[in-house]
Amino acid sequence: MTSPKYKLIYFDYHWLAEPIRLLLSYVKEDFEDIRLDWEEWEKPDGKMDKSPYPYEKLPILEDAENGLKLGQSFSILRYLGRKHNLVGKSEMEAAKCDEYADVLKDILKDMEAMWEKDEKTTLDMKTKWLEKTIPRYYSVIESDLKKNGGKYLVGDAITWVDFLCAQMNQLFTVYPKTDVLANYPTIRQHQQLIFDLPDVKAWITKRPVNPYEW
Ligand SMILES: N[C@@H](CCC(=O)N[C@@H](CS)C(=O)NCC(=O)O)C(=O)O
Repeated sequence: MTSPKYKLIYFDYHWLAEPIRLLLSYVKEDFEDIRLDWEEWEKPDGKMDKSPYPYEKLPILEDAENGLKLGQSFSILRYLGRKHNLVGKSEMEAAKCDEYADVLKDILKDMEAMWEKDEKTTLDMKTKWLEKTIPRYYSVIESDLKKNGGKYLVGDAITWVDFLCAQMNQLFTVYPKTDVLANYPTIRQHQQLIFDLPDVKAWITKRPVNPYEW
C-alpha cells in the first residue's frame, strides 16, 4: 500500500483545517489526518516540540510529491486549488476567489475578537457582529451567488473558495450558536450543495466526531 501524498497536521477540531479536509476529499486524495492535542500544545511547560511546525502555527500541509511544507490555511487551500484545477478559469475568476476568501477572513477575525472577554463585552460584540459584520458581507455574497446561478461562488465550476465558504458558514453558526444563514437562503443552499457532493459527504460521514463542533 502506498502512503498518502499529503499529510495535514492540525488539532482535533474543524476550524481552519476542515475546508482543506473537504477539498482533499473532493479531489479523492487520501491524506494523513494528523491531529495534535490542543491541551498539550497549550501547556506552558514547553514540553511539546513545536520546531517541526513553521511559525508554531497549524495547519501545516506536507506534500510528499515535492517535499513542500506549507503553513497558512488559505495558502494551503490555494496551493491545492492550483494543483487540482480549482482556482477559476481566468485571472479574474482567481481574483474573485481571493476576494471572497478575504471576506471570510474578515468575518472570522471579527468573530475571534469576541473570545476571552467578559460576558457583557462578548454579548455586545456578538450583537454587532450579527447586525453589522454579517449583513455587510453576506448581503453581497448572497446577491453575487444568486446572480451566478446559486451553485458556485465563482464562474461555472467549483473552486477552492466554495469549500472554504461552506465550512466557514458552519463555523460561524456553531461557535456563536446562531443561525447565521437565516436571511441568506442562497448561501445556505450553496453550503448544502457542497456538503452533499458525494466525496465530501463520505468524508463528513466518516470523519472523527468532535462533540462541541457538530
Ligand atoms: N492565519 C493562520 C492562523 C493559524 C493559527 O492561528 N492557528 C492556530 C490554531 S486555529 C494555532 O496554531 N495556534 C497555536 C498557537 O498560537 O500556539 C492560518 O490561517 O493558518
